[in-house]
Amino acid sequence: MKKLSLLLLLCVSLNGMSQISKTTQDVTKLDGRYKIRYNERYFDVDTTTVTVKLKDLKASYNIEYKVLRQNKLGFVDIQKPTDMSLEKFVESLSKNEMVESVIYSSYGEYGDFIPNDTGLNPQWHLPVINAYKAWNITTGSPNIIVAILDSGTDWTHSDLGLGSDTYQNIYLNPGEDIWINPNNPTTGNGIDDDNNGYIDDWKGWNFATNTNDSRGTYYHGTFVAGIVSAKTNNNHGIAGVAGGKNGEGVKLLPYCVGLSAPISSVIDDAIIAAVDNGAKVIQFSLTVSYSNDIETAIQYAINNNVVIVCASGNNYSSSVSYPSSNVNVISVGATDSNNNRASFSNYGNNLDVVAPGVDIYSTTLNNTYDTSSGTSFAAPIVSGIAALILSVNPNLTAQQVRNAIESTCNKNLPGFTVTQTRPNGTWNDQLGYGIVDAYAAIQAVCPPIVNFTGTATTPIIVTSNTTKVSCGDINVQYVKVQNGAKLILDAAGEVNIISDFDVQLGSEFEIIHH
Ligand SMILES: [Ca+2]
Ligand SMILES: [Ca+2]
Ligand SMILES: [Ca+2]
Ligand SMILES: [Ca+2]
Repeated sequence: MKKLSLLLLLCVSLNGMSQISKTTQDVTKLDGRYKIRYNERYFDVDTTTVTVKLKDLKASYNIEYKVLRQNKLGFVDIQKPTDMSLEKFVESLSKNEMVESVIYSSYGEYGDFIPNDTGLNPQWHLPVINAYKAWNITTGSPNIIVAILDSGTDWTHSDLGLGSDTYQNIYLNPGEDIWINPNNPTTGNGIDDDNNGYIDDWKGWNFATNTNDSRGTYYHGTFVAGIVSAKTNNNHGIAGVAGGKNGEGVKLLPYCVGLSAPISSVIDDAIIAAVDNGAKVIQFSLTVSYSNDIETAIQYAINNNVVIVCASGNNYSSSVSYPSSNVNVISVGATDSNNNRASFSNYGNNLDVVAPGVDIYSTTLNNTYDTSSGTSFAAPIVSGIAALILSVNPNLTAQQVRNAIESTCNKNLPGFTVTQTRPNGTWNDQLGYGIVDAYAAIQAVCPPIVNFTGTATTPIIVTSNTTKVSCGDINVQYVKVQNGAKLILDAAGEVNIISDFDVQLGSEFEIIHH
């Protein structure tokens, strides 16, 4: 066959005054770029080329556009002239009587976002929890803080703290002075600048030593922190569940609650500090004996809408350890690579969900990586998912975050036989609600289209502060905002005000694109 670099002659019908559009694709302009929306996803339009389907392959045409490719089924790829806008070009093609339909070309993907971290391969837990799909929606916002209450977190690790890249996922307390040597906690100004009771707590706090060096000497907390939010897609090390995308992800607040063993008398104080210093998620991978001070602190966290996640324990036991057994805590057991409960993983009545916890690869001391097993490393996966959910919608309550995680678990597991129906679905005493699914959980709080529409006779009256979040578009019609309320419309796509949208004096509305 001849190479088709020939010029195709197209005829414009001069009396084609009607603004007919012969495309059925949903094309919009987002952030100045043309996008095709399909199946809840946006694809970049290839603005160099438009395809037409001809009504009759043998017809002749009299206006010249450059043909790039033509096939025997009647589809012709035509190069857009550089001096013509895409709209004009499509309009011109649509008007042509010989053209049956006009098709935008777009750039797709070979798959979901797969980060470039060199240690990604052993991180088998990421595909199991649907992380790659979740990351098409969010990779984690630096506005969300996860407190790591553990053996200390080595913030000198280059995949957590500052490395050769120019960012870090360690939370830096803006109320404190910057240490003269950012790697030496003794070089602060010695003043509790933000008056929170902790002197120079710029990078967390060590409740065991009562100092501002939150690093500790045991690998455990560093390992946990990496699972939540190691810097993702920085060409280096591993990918955290909520570690950003070659830029800041969810922020880690390191609170050491015991060097070689957790100390129960400091845990309550660390919980309270985490809440008061802005954490939205508290991550626990420890067990201690039941105590009223910790119970009260957990209730304080719940009352302040902070999500608490805790490992179920590694005692081969049919009862979940404490504080994971507290009903307000999301209790996380461990599964192996066959999606079975890990033999060591505590289960029973207070278990809520499971996540991979055998041979998990993460950050450890001395800027290295290693593999380890335990429910300790399943829980931070769930903390990471909670942080992703809050990254999409920070206004959710702790209970809403929990519901999203629990109600969307994968139950297609060899050992999942229904033993009970609970508020968030079917539940099994070995596997809880099932293996967490990051993508499904985010979808649950961020639907692709939100129709916020009343009717002419019964409009929706907004009288208290309200936020609507969509991973696609929000359509608004017959809505009234009054009584000083604020309505926030937070969409990844478009906010379409269709008609009859009334914001009364003293009330507000705001559109956010996330
Ligand atoms: Ca302070
Ligand atoms: Ca200070
Ligand atoms: Ca990394
Ligand atoms: Ca205490």
